[in-house]
Amino acid sequence: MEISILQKARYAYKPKLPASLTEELEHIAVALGEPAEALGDQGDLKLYFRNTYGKPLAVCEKGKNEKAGKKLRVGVILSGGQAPGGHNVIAGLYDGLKKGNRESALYGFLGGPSGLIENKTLRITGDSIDAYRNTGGFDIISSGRTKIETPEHFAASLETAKKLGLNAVVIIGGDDSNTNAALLAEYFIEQGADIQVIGCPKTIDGDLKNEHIETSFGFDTAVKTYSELIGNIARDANSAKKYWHFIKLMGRAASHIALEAALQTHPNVCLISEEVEHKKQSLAAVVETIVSSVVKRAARGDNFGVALIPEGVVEFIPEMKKLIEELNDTMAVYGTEFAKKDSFIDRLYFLDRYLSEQSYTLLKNLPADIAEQLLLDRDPHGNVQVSRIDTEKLLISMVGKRLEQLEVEGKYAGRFGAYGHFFGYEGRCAAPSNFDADYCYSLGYTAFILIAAGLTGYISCVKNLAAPAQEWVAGGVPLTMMMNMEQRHGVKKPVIKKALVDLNGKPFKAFAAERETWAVKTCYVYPGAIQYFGPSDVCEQTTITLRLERT
Ligand code: FBP
Repeated sequence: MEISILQKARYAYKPKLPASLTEELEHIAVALGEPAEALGDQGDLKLYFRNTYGKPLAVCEKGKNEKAGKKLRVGVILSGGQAPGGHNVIAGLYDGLKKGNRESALYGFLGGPSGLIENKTLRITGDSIDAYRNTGGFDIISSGRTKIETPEHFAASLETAKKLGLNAVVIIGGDDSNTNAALLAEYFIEQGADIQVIGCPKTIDGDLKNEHIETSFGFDTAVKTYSELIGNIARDANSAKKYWHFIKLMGRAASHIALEAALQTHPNVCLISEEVEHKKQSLAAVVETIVSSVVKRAARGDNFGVALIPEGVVEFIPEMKKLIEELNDTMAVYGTEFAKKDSFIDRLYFLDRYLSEQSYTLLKNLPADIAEQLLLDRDPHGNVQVSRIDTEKLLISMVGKRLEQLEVEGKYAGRFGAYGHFFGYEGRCAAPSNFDADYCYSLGYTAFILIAAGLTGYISCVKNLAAPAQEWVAGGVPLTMMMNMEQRHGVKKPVIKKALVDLNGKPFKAFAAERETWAVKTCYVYPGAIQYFGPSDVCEQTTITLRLERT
């Protein structure tokens, strides 16, 4: 395979580890603290996790480790959407295992959790991992969104792990995949199998974070990539001075990506879904926010601008939220019948029976392509796939219509030409920034340390991330500690709590303090491309979100 000159140089990059992990393995001990409680619903969770609830926090520190040299067989899964740095998690895990014992083995499960269910594996060797060090993507073993949820799935997973003689399974994934990791850890113990399960916090969306998990890996690189692109578009807009650019950004329900991109680039408008929900803003009110900026800028002679739109915003607009919830519930119950309806008209007619009058009227009045997108298949967790809804186009059309009205009323005399963009896939497999390369390698190495220490039902955790890597603190957090019970499709289930944007948090406040100025004036910042080699203040920057939250 031909590789770029930059990639060749990246192969040689040696990820930095926290100082505690640079010791010889026999000198890295895992200290255990007090038993930890879950975030909420402790009573229910104790019943779900009879064996794994209430474990203590674990911290890697200098000490004695007599088990580090044990021969181990470990399986690893990449689960869900791609995030920059996944290959380095596997590299860190592999290097730890081999450092501990040359005869230890690492198996990659192919295509996500289904690889474990169906026993599809690839033995990871020194040569194979070397070809993926510090690269983006999940292509070493590929990923998938299968959920281990039925009793048959759990039984098949155990059978595979036993057949391979595994000591442990590492699941690299987001909140849902790590919830699955917790359930699997519990299940293995219930079945009397001595197979450990360790999770790793992955997702570009940045919504797997809490007191202990400071950020999920991939967020740093993905958002820097989007910010570079947004900066380029903003500069184009400021050069040609003739277009508004509506840019939808990935992130599912959470607006962390949009918020960080706004802090990096200073767009004229950035919607924050969590605020839209908090203020119960209707679709018309959201449109008005954008229109207000367009009108004010036009009055200055600036008929151009940049608006950032988190992909999940439609789910937070009260009337749209109600419609989506009703659609999800209908699909969960009548999905098979619904799937038989061939035409859009037939589907609408079918839904008339199950949706409330308000939701049905809204659906009928949406532009047909948007309404059709809302009816597409749900993901394996039963959620609408927000990345497939062209919210940016919906907003362009609604803003355009509103401006026409204002023109008639003599309140607007500008020119409105707009382009829609969607940034998501452009960043998910970008070459990891130095931060993500280091963080991911450290997470993988820590996962190995936790396995060697005999722990199960933990997520690999590296903290103090706003400081230089040497000062990072590695350890493990019991997965149940990050959980509460939530209603999912009518049933109360244990889940890892998703972190949405905190409207009282420093990143949102920093944005809110500036946005009125950005809405009118042209204040764009052009962050440029991620730098891998050069002065550390250029190459080792964390995200603004992490800096504001952790310093
Ligand atoms: P994860 O939660 O799996 O990390 O998802 C990340 C993500 O990129 C979301 O931002 C986006 O909505 C979704 O994946 C798109 O999914 P798909 O790759 O299946 O189209």
